[in-house]
Amino acid sequence: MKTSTLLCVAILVAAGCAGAADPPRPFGPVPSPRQLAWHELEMYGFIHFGINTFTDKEWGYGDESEKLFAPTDFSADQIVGALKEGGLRGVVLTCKHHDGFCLWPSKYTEHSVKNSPWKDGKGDMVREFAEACRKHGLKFGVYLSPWDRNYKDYARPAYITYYRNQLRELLGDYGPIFEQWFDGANGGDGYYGGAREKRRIDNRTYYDWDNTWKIVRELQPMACMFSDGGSDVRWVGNESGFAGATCWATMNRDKLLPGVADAKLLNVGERNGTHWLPAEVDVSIRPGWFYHASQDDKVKSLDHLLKIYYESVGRGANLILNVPPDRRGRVHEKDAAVLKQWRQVLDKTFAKDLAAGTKASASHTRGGDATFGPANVVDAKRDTYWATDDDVKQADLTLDLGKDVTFSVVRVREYLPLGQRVDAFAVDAWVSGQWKEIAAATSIGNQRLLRLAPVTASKVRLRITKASACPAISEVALFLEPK
Ligand code: FUL
Ligand code: CA
Repeated sequence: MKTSTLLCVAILVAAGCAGAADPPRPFGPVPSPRQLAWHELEMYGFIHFGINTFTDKEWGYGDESEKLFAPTDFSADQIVGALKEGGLRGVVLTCKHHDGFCLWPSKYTEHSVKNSPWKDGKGDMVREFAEACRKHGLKFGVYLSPWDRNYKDYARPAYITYYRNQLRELLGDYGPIFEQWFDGANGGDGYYGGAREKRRIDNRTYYDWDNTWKIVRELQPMACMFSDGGSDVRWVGNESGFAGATCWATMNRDKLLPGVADAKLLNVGERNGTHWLPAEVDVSIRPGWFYHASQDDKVKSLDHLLKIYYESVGRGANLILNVPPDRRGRVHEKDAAVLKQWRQVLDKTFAKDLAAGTKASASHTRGGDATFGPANVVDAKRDTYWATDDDVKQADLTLDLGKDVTFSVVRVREYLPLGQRVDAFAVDAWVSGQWKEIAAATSIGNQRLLRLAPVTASKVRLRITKASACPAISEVALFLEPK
């Protein structure tokens, strides 16, 4: 080989090395593996079923007879099956609501299914739900109300032992749990073993959350804990079904505790929050959390459910949709029907990404290295992304669709392991020979769905207009909602 050829090879190798850029460093807090798994679920069901179903109440006082709990045709299989038909990927069950009645035969109380007529007191509803979930391939989670209006020692130290014992039963005996739900309603009047009085607690100290949360970590390390303040997932600040139009996945968690939180702040999050603490949107398919026959004509419509989807999942949050079984112990026909329609529309919408595999180019690519190139946003892989150099925080990426394409939904995802980096972006469409801005938004995170009137264009451009660190975008996708 001639010296000049050798020199060429050396130059090429050196150039090749220079082109292999390092990945961007994470920005701010990043999700834990359990939070990443949670983000992938996107939506799951919530089941409120218990004494209230039979007394027509939302909050039982705690003095209800176990004999009232008498579903006539209970089927966990039908309930979980109906949720699955709705496209939900998990179920969180209210194993004990504020009235204290337990859907499983807890060793620590008589106030449970074991003294009810259901299966002559020999049933375990938590087990039946857990098994139905396993059979249908859905994740299973539990809600154990911290407030207990039945238990004699509520508001005293002895109740904390009781509560933790029950938590151990639920987390130890029913297989993998994906989410532990702690609600924030606490203290007030109740039966309390016959005392029938008002009891107050200091919800900052009473539950000693740090040590209660440890039990969850110990028994179910992959379970995310939900409450007003986490510790893995935060409440979204309302029960009507929407995350903020800006919704950061980060917050200053140390100021928050179950029952102690500012609803407006929870809705939006905090841009420079100290913790990854994404929002979960809890909403019921009916006005109440429990079933009331009087609400059979108030089941949310298909359009309403779609709006909820776009304003929760579409804003980077997860959706937990409550579907309360009726007195038979089944999902009512009306709820089941609209759930199915909802799923069909979402399936049709997202079945085909109209941008998949199209030609992508960018104003800038990190180190000029194809590892971080624009083609990564149309490869249908969550773990590949387009990135720029560290000091390039405004950049754009163009998808050449090759022909006119009509779409009405744009989906953008950030590569979550590197944190939430983008502050604002816009989307343009090439219409009649020029760029036209068709949408602009702020936070992205797990995903941002932009729902538009149909647009027909041959090119689409994502413009990152503001970022706190160089962007890392794992997906830009285009969809068309069916009529
Ligand atoms: C709240 C409770 O008070 C409601 O009854 C319901 O369970 C809702 C999901 O959480 O804190
Ligand atoms: Ca990708």
